[in-house]
Amino acid sequence: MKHRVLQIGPITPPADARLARDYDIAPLWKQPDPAAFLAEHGAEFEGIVVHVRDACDASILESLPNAKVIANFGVGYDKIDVDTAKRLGIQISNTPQVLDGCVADLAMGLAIDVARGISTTDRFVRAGGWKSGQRPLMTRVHGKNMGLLGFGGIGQAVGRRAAGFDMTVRYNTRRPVEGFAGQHVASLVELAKWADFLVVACPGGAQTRHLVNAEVLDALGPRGILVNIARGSVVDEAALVRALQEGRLGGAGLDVFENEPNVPEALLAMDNVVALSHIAGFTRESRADMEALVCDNLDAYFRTGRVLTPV
Ligand code: 8YV
Repeated sequence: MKHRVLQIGPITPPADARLARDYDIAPLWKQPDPAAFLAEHGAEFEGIVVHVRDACDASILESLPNAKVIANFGVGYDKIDVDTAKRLGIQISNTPQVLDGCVADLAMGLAIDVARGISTTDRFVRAGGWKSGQRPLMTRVHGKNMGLLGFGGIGQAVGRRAAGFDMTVRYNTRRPVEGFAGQHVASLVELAKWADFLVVACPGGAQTRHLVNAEVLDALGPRGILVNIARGSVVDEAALVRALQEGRLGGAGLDVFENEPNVPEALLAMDNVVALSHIAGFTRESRADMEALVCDNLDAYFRTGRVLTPV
């Protein structure tokens, strides 16, 4: 007998195929009336599988009295109501580590792009601008100060790469991370004052909402560059737009936004902004590893009672 599992939204074709092969999957997104479906069938499900973009809120969790595991496709889990899941005794797994390197690669790419003007110079060359002039001088990356907001797997991977660029690295977290206490800065504003580049690499969700506010952006200053590869919610986007418009911030490299896929027009009009479409984890390699890990977590739970990578 296959375990009955509720799948909230599609993951990827390979992951969906493996899940459908190994479990009795109910695709919630295909139900014409999801709430009515949950009211009628909720008690059948032993587990839940969810894509990082889809909400897994209290109303869903409370309609599944027999579900004891959530396997989340993604390292972030800000759309899962963790408190409710814990109260109901539901284990949660995510997909850490397997995308850290790719996300960190992209963070460095954004930092270098904004500092050196790669994207904007590409547009300049394509438009024929080189035939009649040259781009303005930009700013160097190596030897500069990199501040990291968040110092988990992704933050540390960015830090290692930055060290390879001869940058000095410091980070801000609630508590110093063992082995790196010397680099810890207790105040985000102080970190931003010191940093040339501030990279947002902390989880999203209510606890970190708008941590990067006008005060932090002003501390980073007119030559500072903000890079966000975490969640749009961590940055006060309206304050970011104002700081850039008023020249109080040097530039921004953004893979994530507050209201994806909507990017404020004001940001798109600025040459000192590089805007991407939440692609930090989008490589064939990390995607395949994430697909395997989301399924492996579910398998491990049903085999041993414990997920492999708990939240
Ligand atoms: C997702 C992400 O993997 O894992 C996360 O938390 O934010 C992303 O890199 C991606 O959006 C899934 O399609």
